[in-house]
Order: sequence, then structure tokens, then C-alpha cells
Amino acid sequence: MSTNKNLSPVEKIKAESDALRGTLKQSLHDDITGALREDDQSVIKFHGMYQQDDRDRREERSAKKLEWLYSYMVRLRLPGGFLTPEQWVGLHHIAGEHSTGVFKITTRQTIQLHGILKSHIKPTLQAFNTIHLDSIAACGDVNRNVVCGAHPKQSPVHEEVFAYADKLSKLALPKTKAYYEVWLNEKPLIDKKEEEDPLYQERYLPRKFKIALAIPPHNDVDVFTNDLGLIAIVEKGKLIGFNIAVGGGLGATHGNASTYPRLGSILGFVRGEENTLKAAYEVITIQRDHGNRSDRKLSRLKYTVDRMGVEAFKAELEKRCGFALEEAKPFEFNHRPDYYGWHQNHEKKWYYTVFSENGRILDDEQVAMKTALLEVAKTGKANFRFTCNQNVIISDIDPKDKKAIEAILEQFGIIAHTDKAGLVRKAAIACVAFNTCPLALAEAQRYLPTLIGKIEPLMEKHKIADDQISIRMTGCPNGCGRPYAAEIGFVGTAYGQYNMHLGGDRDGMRLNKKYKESLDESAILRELDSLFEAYSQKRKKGETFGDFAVREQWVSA
Ligand code: SRM
Ligand code: SF4
Repeated sequence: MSTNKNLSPVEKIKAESDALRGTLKQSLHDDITGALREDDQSVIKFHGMYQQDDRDRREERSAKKLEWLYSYMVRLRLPGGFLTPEQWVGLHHIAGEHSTGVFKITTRQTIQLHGILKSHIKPTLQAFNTIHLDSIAACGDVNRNVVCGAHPKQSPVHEEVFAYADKLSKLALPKTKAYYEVWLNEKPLIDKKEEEDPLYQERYLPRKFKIALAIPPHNDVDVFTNDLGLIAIVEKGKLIGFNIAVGGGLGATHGNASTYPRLGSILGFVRGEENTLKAAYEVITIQRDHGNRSDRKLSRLKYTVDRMGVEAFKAELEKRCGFALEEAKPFEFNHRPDYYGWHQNHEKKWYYTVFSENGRILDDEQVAMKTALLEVAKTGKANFRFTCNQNVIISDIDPKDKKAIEAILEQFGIIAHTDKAGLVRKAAIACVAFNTCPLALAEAQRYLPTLIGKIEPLMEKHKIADDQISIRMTGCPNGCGRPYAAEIGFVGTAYGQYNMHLGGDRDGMRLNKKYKESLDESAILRELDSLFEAYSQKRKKGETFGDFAVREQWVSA
């Protein structure tokens, strides 16, 4: 067991929270402030929400001696990222009524709504409930949204893996009824035994926990960046089990060398559903019992794995499972971005992957994406699936309905918008950052589109425009846009400045390394101009930019 002598303050808040009820009811009734009581700001995360403020308006508010403009971000729990058309229509109206109206598709296959005022939280969650959606455990020190290969029903295995996402999500759902009491006005439990939680107990996990399921050869989920990565192994067209990888995670802190991004270590292969679920459960219990509860910067599973050692971790897992893992099976990833445009699945149904830059679904001067998707949803003839690349797939379209859906996509310019975007833009990811993220040091989703507009001409100049180099940007080193798993990663250090990382591979199997520190835009473009020139002139046939960067020793392997 871990020796957590000095528990972090959050540990006390969790343990004393009355199974995550905290004083949320009192906080909500306090009309004097738009904020919650301090402890409740931690508790509310377990209900899928964060207290934020509009950072663009901090100065103006302070000058007027007003408190910051507090509002809440709500993140849906959506294992596998699936919505029915009815849910889409419902969500459209909820977003319009209670939030900024923008659907933000996250890098974990779900939706966030921002800008919800305190008095609107309850109506928002109640409205979610009417369309069978909730935000339980979408944040907090628990298992988060379980993600899986998004491309719908490419094969029967895709369906099975999608079902696993749901099973894993249910397996690791906290047992507390607090969400139903606080937000949905359900009567308090008389017998608290009903919510006893053998997995999380009263202390929950030391930190957030993330699970992804990938289906080779597509690594759209970036499986190795998760605490627990499950890689589907298929033999003769049948899913036989999963390779298990543990200890992936990307968050780091500038100037704190004991924090680092890490890719998951493959422990072995586990066969069949019962053993897979058991192994996943026990990975979580090991983290619960051995994770660091003193220093939240060092509390993710990756540090537990490194502290215990991979072999000792595996031995502990086998002991808790009561069975041995088999040797890992061979697999190969060869693609990470989404497959845009029209495709047909194994049931002959059509699906269309829409390019939604950095996951922002709204109507703007370029394209009326939100209206278009509402119109598609209103037909009732398509489902929706989100991808970890921050896009949306319009899915399960019967061949007889394809024309009607296509006409809507044409009418609102979605097809032109998706076709027109360049390859690099379509593979890029940026996190939210300003104006809502309290941790942002620099812009990301509001800036990367502009920067890519300046990188594309450089790629054309060096005749590498048909090369889908992966470029990712985050506003701070926490890594929400997975920049350390990109060929070129930009990590914000201060407003307008980014560390530049190079040398990741294209498919998410190797992390990049820091190449230059705190570059502004002109320095970034100067660097890329000369790096692209060298790449264009000296690359071997088929060599990717990330591999070339390592071969040239711009960074070490
Ligand atoms: Fe994240 C914290 C946004 C995926 C690592 N992340 C945050 C917060 C909640 C800031 C905060 O703590 O107050 C950000 C809210 C911004 C906002 O205004 O919405 C935030 N993270 C996001 C999203 C929305 C980025 C996006 O543009 O899509 C992603 C939501 C995913 C979801 O639906 O659950 C998001 N975050 C990630 C990922 C990528 C992934 O999981 O595939 C990572 C890196 C992988 C990992 O977990 O290591 C990630 N977020 C972090 C961290 C660093 C954790 C660590 O181990 O150090 C933080 C900070 C923290 O937890 O203290 C963080
Ligand atoms: Fe915020 Fe940093 Fe995450 Fe970007 S990477 S959303 S700036 S915490």
C-alpha cells in the first residue's frame, strides 16, 4: 500500500463529502455569488462540472469591482461518444437555452457546454435527464468517459468494442446517489448501504482515471495516452480479447522535472469479456490502493506504475485477478486521423465524418454547422458519434436516406467545408484554453486555425503539402490536446509563446521531445521553414516528419 502520510486537501474533501453531496445544495441557494463554496468546487467535478470564469472579462470585472463572471462547464458522460437524433435535437435546445450555445466536442469523445450560470445548472441537468443523458463522473477522481474507436460498425468487432465502452463505464461508475438527489430532486436515501461503493470506497481514486479501447490498425483514440489502454485483438474476424497497456498520461508541469508525459506499457493479453472486465477493475483498485494521495502532481497511475515497476505492477494485477496474463499479441497501428467524408459500414449503412475544427459546433461566417446538424437530426434518420479527434460522425444512415442527408450537408456547405480543409488542418488538435480554461497560459483552439493558415503555405513552398503531419497545440503543459503524442507539438508557456516539441511518430506510438522553448509566432514559422526545407530535401521514401526529426537528431529518440 502507498504510504500517504500527508494527504492532499482534496482527500479530506472527498472523504468528508457525504458521498459527493458536499454542501452543494447550500452553495446553489447562495444568490450573493455566482461561485460555489470552495470545497464544493472540488465536489462538483465528480458531477461532471467545473466552475470557471470568463478570462477575457476578468480585468473589466475587477475594474468595476465586480466578482469574476463565474459560470460552469458541464461535460457529458457518453461512453463511445454516441447520441441518437432525438438526443441531438434535445441537446441543441438545452445548449441554446442554458449555455453559450456552442457544442464543444472534446478529445475524449464527448460534449461540453460552457458558460452555464449557477442558477441554470440544475435546469440543464434536469433537461439532460429527460433525454437520458447525464454528466456523472465525467470529471473528478474517478474513471472518466470511456472512449473507443469511433468509426461506426466498420466491422462487427467495432460494435463489440463499442459495447465494451459502455460496460466499462458502468463497471466503474460511482455508486453514490448524490447526483440524483442534488440535481434531480430525488428523495435522500434512507439506507445509505444502497450506495456503498466497493470500488471507490469513501476516498475515490487519488486522481482522474482514463480508459480507451482501440481497434488496430486505427489509433484514433490515442490508446497509449490513457491510464488503461485496451487494444482489440482480432483473429479470423473475431474479437478474442485485448492487449492491456497501463500508465499512459500526458500532464506535466513546467519546471517540475518529476512530472512527465508517459505512454502506456503493455503488460500482456487478456482473453474474453469476463477476464477483460476483471483486469480493468483490478487495475483501478491497484491505483486506488497504491496511488499517491499526498501530491496530486504525482498521483496519476503512470507514476504508480513507475514507482512499483512494470513487472511488479503486472504481478500485483495477476494476483488480484486470480489469473495470469498471456503474452501480448502482435498488432499494428497505421492511422490516427479520422476517415472524413462518406463511408459504408458492414451493414451497408452510410456514415459521414464532418470536419469540425477543434470540436467547435456552431454557426459562424464560414459554415452553419450547428444548424446543419440540427436539420440532419430532425430527419431522425441518422445517429451521431464523436471522435477523439474532436469531430462528429453522422452515422447509421440507411442507403435510401443517404440522398436526403447529403442534400442537407450540401445545402449548409458541410461537404464543401470538409473537402476544402487541408490534410494538416484535418489532423490537427487544439485544446480549449482561453477564454474558459483557468489553467491556460496561452491560446490554443482560438489560435491554432490561424497558425495552420500560416504553416500551410510553408508546406506548399517545400512541396510537402500532401503530407499529413500531425500538429497539436495546448495552452499549457497539461496536455489536453495530446500535444506530446504529435509530430509537432506546441505547448503554451505564456501568452503568445509556445514550447515546440518534435519527433513523435504519426500513429501515437512514440512521444515527442522538447526542441525549442517559448517561441512566438514568427520564431515558430522561421523554425518550421528551415525544418520543412530539410525534410523535403533529405527524407527517405515514406519517412514521416516525426521519424525524420529523430533521424536528424533534432531531438533524441
Ligand atoms: Fe484536460 C484539466 C479540458 C482532455 C489532461 N482539462 C482540464 C480542465 C478541466 C482545466 C481545469 O482543471 O480546470 C480543462 C477545461 C477547459 C475548458 O474550459 O473546457 C480541460 N481536457 C479538456 C478537454 C475539453 C480538451 C479539449 O479541447 O477537448 C478534454 C476533455 C476530455 C473529456 O471529455 O473528458 C481534455 N485532458 C484531456 C487529455 C486528453 C485525453 O484524455 O485524451 C489530457 C491528457 C491525458 C491525461 O489525462 O494525461 C488531459 N486536463 C489534463 C490535465 C493534466 C492531468 C495530469 O495528469 O497532470 C489537467 C489538469 C489537472 O487535472 O489538474 C486537465
Ligand atoms: Fe486548459 Fe491546459 Fe487543458 Fe488546454 S491543456 S484545456 S490550457 S488545462
